[in-house]
Amino acid sequence: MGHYKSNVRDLEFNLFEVLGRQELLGTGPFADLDEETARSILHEVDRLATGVLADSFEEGDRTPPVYDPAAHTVTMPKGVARSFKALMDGGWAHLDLPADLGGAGVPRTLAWAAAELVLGANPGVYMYAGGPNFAYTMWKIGTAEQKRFAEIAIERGWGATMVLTEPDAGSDVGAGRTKAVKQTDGSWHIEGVKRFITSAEHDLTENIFHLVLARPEGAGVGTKGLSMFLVPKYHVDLETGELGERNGVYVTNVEKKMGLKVSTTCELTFGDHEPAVGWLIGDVHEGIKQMFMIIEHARMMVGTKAIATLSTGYLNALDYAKSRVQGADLSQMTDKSAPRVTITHHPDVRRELMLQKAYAEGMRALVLYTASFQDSVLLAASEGRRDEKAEALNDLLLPLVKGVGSERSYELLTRSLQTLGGSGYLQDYPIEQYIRDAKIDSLYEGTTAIQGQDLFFRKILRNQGAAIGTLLAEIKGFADSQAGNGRLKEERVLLNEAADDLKVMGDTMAGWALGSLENPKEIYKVGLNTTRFLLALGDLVIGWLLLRQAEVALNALSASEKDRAFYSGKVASASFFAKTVLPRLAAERRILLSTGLELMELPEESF
Ligand code: ST9
Ligand code: FAD
Repeated sequence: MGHYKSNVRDLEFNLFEVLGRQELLGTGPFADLDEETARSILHEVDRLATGVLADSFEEGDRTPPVYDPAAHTVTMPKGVARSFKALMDGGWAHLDLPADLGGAGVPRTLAWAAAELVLGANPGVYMYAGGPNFAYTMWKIGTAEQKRFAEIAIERGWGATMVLTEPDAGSDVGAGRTKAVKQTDGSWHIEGVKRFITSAEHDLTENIFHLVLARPEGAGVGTKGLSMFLVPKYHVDLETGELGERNGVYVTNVEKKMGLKVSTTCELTFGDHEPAVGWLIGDVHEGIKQMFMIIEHARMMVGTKAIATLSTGYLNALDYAKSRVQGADLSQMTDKSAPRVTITHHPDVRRELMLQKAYAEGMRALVLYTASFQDSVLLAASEGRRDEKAEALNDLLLPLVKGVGSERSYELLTRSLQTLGGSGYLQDYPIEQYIRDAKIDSLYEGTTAIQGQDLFFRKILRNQGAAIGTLLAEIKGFADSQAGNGRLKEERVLLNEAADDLKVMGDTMAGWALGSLENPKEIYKVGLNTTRFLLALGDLVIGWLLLRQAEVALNALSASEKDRAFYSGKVASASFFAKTVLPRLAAERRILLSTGLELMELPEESF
């Protein structure tokens, strides 16, 4: 048995019983797909994920890629290469491309559901397979030559990277110093050193193309002065697609990391001994805007990765708990000869397991709910219009998927390990690796602090509260409804109270932000609470999505006996989350309201 335990039943529940995706299939951009095919895609990816992809998960950790500093090359572990080949040969890296670029033209909800399976089984392999997706973005915004390059890259399954970070430019991308010098032939020479670049070197594909942020000579400061360049490892003959000369961009170090060791994290040096030749993407200086098209996809990916890992962590913990016999039932604690029971009989273990289940399934619902707005955006585009409401809701939910998904998954994975007792600490079980591999999710693609600020300043204040207003109205509407036919009454009251708590928190922060126009220090009070607000909104949305699922489950339970255990579990986890997690928002509100400036006035030496 491999390490990966998937949950296809829950993915199908989300897609077809809650989000009604079958109604989109067979229409517009999804005309070629029906429900049966969509379900078979999920099952096929699941077979791959639990099989050949999961097979090399441990190998990638124990015998990671080997870097040769003299040749600037990386040799990948054999099993990992086998997993990668299976993913590419199956055409899965092309799944969410449009049909004319060799894709299946599937809705984003289905693409992210399939991605969860790959990311849960072997996240590093998923990331090496990002090339076709990166090429598709370049195809959308590139010049005619860059579109041709993208088509070749997609056809030949080349690898790709996103290149922003430098030693002095991490969260503050605009501090980047890598320079671009224009040449008379229209190309650019890139000069500088980038660090922490994922997948910048490996031997899985014949070519790798880098999408690089660099500052043209004379351009302004900050992110707006950056442009995006295509810098391939090997030059390419665009007529034949054949590889040409080696370009002057080399990996000059590969980091040694806590986890996700299979994924190469590289220092990338441009133009040290020979020119690193690049081309300005789309022939326009809109680097940060273009890069965010990739970042948005990557942030969704990171959140999905984290949540996929929590889900398999929980299912491994559950499996262990069902067979581990230890101690007597608590109700017989004084009877020293009472029969020993499996640990699932202990109230504390049950509580821990249910918390893991509720978050894992609630955050899966969050990913797919977010993706449903991406479906709406695609649908609108196919009809020649824009769905600005769906765009804004997707924007609002992205920092939750990434920020809340990564923070809560890491926290809950430690609970999964705890369920195994001392055995969880051993490499005999996958959870210690899950924890090490998942820690990165709260760091890259913008740390949690950055997600909190993005949520509050850009997605709420700049949007003038429109998207969050819509979301809160939906939540309040559900709380005030008759959902659950009397069975979810108490839970809906708790949801209503949590929504009120959250609204007070948001309004208070908006007040401080406004007040900072007169008294600039007031903004610190916002900054002291953006992460708190991010996590609180995450809990509220997760609680609501779980209760929506419980309503669907209750209807199914009253209609037939089929899947009784599954649906009962849905009602139980929603109720548990409403009763044990949502009330915490009242405390968060209280903490937020008591925010002062003491922390900001405390001298650094006093820390
Ligand atoms: C990284 C990579 O960490 C990690 C792993 C990569 C793995 C890749 C693999 C992916 C695979 C994917 C597909 C595979 C498929 C395979 C299938 C197999 C089945 N939204 O606020 P301002 C823009 S990479 C949109 O003033 P500052 C916007 O244009 C490193 N746009 O910011 C804006 O202009 P305007 C990641 C946004 O103060 C402009 O930026 N590093 C957004 O100048 C300026 O905005 C980071 O993420 C947004 N949310 O700069 C850096 N925000 O306002 C984190 C900004 O006019 N730091 N823009 O619209 C930040 O995000 C900072 O907040 C900052 C601040 C840099 C934006
Ligand atoms: P810093 O920005 O120095 O942050 C340090 C701490 O300060 C953090 O806790 C942060 O939240 C906090 N902080 C910083 N600024 C603020 C602020 N304004 N307000 C509040 N708190 C703040 N980059 C790429 O370009 N491409 C890649 O492919 C890539 N892959 C990566 C893979 C790995 C394994 C790693 C570790 C990193 C990768 N990165 C990549 C870089 C990654 O995106 C950055 O590490 C990340 O954006 C944070 O930057 P930093 O490490 O410099 O931390």
